[in-house]
Amino acid sequence: MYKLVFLFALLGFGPAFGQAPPKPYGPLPTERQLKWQETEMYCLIHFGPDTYTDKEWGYGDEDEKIFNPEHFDAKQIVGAAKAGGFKGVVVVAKHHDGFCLWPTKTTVHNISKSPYKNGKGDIVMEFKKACDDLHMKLGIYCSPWDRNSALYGKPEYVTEVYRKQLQELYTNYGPLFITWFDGANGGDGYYGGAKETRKIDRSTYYGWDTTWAIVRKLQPGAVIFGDVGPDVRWVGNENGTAGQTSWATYTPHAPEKDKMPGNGFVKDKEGIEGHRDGKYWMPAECDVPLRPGWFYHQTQDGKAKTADQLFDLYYKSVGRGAALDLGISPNRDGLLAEDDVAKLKLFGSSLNQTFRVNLAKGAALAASNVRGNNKKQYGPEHLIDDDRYSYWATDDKITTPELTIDLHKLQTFDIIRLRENIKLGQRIEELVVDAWMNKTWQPIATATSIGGNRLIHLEKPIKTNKLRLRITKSPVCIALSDLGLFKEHDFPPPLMIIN
Ligand code: FUL
Repeated sequence: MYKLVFLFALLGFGPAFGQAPPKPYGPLPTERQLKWQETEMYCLIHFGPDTYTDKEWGYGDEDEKIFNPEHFDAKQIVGAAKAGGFKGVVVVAKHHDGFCLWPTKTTVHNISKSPYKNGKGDIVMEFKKACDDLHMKLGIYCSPWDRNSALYGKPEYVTEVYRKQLQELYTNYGPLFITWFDGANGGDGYYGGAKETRKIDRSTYYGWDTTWAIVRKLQPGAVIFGDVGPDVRWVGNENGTAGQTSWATYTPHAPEKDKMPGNGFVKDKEGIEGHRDGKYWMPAECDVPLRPGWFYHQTQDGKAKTADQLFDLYYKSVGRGAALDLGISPNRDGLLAEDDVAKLKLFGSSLNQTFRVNLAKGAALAASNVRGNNKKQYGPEHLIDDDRYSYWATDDKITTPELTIDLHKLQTFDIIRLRENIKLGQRIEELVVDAWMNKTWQPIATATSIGGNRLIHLEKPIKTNKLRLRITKSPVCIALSDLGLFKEHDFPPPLMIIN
């Protein structure tokens, strides 16, 4: 036996004897979910008849001729999102009023009946081109609820209208990184002149499995977002925040016994934290509008969230392993208001400045355990190499290791960033960070549910030359990929307006 081990070691079969990677734990992300996780922030663009009628939910009887954004400039809008640090945009190609921003064959209620570019316009295509030019990702939201369609509520609406619209969009405007399915479904509407209330069975009407199959076939790289995922779940509120503890794993539950959950038919508050023992890898997306409403309203000019407020939302969404999907809304000219653009820009530059320098770079890292003692493959140096998937791992039996971080000199920071190599699942449940202050270790932070990204924002900056990270709860050995220390950029005080 001894000889055999020696022979294996000589032949480089080390991994068979304690250095094999840790076994994955629980549900795992797919390739498209990993890409989405890395995207972190994107914008959701609401633009259409509501922009002209000053509504949030159009009834479906709006005259196509009201849509005429004479100065529409997709590059101004996508460019503002990019300056804000966002990596893509999701275009609302059709909202609940049923008006299609592309020249569809499925309904006359579309842009070709509007005066915009003499009926030759295609807003979705213009957004796609702007995204291509600016290297931004594109996603599409096509509302399942359609308050214009006479067929809404009948099976033909799903098979002849809705799914055909998805087919057009996914065929002509890709590649898409996300397809977005809304939960608002059924109620009163115009419905081709019937002007009545139509209820659908939210659990079965859309035949989600068949509908999602269209995405998989035509846009295999796109994640599917909805109340019930299946790739990305709604966080359960529209204020842009995930729970302090937010698991990437989740099992959607229907609000009624023995029924299948569906979009608009789910115990949505469970989305805030997800479930530790969830059946699926289904991390959260936090959607929230920049201005008070999703659509543009002149009365809301000047009311866009400040860069400071956006930063706070960033901690509570991206910093909790979710994505931030920020609503932006062009005005009647087809442009983002200047104040919105300026706030996005300040947010983007603050993010850049904050995360430019990782103060943990160059630190001396000492771990209480390294898997198979193989420092090259599993040592803590991987925590500061900017690779989300290289990682510090421990032996199978070691689930509560410690790491000391010697910064060599005093550093001031107020953000601690931690990430797991989520290719091996979400493993760590709790940890504590201590700082060396007044010649003792003092706890400065705790965190739960680490996952793909965890930002701990300290109440006030800490100055120290030495830190200690203690993993206090994990069901299996750890696979931590990132440790970052940052100092938040100082925001200029808001402008004082003196009359
Ligand atoms: C909701 C919709 O009802 C709102 O109008 C908006 O589009 C928001 C993003 O999703 O469910």
